[in-house]
Amino acid sequence: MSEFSEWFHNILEEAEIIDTRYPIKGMHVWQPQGFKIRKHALQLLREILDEDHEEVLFPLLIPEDELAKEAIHVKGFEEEVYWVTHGGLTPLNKKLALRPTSETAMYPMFALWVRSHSDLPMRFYQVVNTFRYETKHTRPLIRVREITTFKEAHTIHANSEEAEKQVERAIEIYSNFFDQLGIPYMVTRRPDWDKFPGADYTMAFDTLMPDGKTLQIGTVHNLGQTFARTFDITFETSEGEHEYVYQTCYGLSDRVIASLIGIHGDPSGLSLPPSVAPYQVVIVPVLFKKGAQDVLDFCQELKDKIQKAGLRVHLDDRDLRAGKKYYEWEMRGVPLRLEIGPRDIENEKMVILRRDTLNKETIDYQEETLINDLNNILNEIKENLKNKAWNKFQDNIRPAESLEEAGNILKDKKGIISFQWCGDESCGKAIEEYVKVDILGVGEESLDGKCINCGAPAKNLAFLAKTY
Ligand code: PR8
Repeated sequence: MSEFSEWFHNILEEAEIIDTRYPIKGMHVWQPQGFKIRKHALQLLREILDEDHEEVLFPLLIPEDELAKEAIHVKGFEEEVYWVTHGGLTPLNKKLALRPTSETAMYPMFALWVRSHSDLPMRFYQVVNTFRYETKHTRPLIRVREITTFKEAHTIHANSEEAEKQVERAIEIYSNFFDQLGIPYMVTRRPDWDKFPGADYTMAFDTLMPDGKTLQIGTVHNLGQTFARTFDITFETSEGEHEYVYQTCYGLSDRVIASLIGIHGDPSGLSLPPSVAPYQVVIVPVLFKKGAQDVLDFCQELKDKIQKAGLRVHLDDRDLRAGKKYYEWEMRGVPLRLEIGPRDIENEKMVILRRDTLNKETIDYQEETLINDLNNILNEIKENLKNKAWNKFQDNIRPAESLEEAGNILKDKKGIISFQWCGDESCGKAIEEYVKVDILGVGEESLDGKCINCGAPAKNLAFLAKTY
């Protein structure tokens, strides 16, 4: 197990995020702390999606014949589908799939829903669990067989320009979401051999985990008219003709939480952005025999005040050594800790510890500006976590001029390699074969570069990395 892998498993357990002892491989239990982080992250995403999407909820089971209708799609998923074959003791005459994703559940219904051009565009999303019988090594939150928090959006448009615009819009939405969590990313177009089964093309978000491997944390697919033809989703144009719709879909999973934990964490444990921290502020009273009650009363009042202002705050008045409490809250990643003892109250001061820097500081306790001061510090923490993560990400993207150089960088430093590529599939496969890692995708157009492998004029800047 790599050092990061070990850290990751330990922190999931110690911080009570996920219990991995459930007796089915790749299926885990969200514990209360993890559930809260998940809930807050979901809330942020819902707020963004609700602006112009409608939330729906489709059944978990998909009839075999619907799943099988779109040939390319089913081919891509055939080895990953779990099947329900019996109702009690009775064999079902039609097998039912546990959704690996919901295109084939939703699109037969879309065919009934879409009537006229005036209905379009339509934008839906749902948050559900999906099941994939993953054959690669499973890892909690990263590669699971039950994706517990699959956030999938599906949109329907009257023409291809609108669908393309929606792809851009979805990229904006996810960028905005990851920015709020301080997760750095690059967006590339996946090579054709790695696109979503049934898509015209796939845009993907990749981040970098501390072990130097990239993690695909979100994807946006332009489906063109492929599924519309298969499921006969048509609309009547203003001229009274019937045309197939254009579709997009995009999704995120539990990996969002994995990257949040992995990227911001450090040897002391979790370090959570305030936006998703179960507690944003924890107050630890520093008690001595004399005056203990006064300190507790003061802290209780302080807690009420902070809570009233809408922050998630906890007063830790357990009868434990302060050091033990500090250790625990640091491990759990609470962004801001306030320590308050009798002398502080007397001097109108408080000691604060920022989890992102682990710096302790004494600041003035000013009644009138208290909430403002705390909000400012929380904001600084958010920005600092984000900047640190982005700096590290960018420092780990390295250009390579030759395959040999790419191979050496991957061996010594890992991370992401940028290189010039002609875009040809066989050339791409040869590059992957040589460096033994995958082409993540292609980025901006290349103006005057030469392909790292064949020397022909390069079409794009592309990226290589060892991936999860
Ligand atoms: C779609 N249909 O399904 P996608 N464990 C954790 N996360 C995963 C796993 C897994 N086993 N497999 C995929 N992901 C489209 C879009 C509806 C929504 C995550 O797309 O198959 C990856 O981050 O690309 C992936 O980008 C995302 O789910 C969407 O899955």
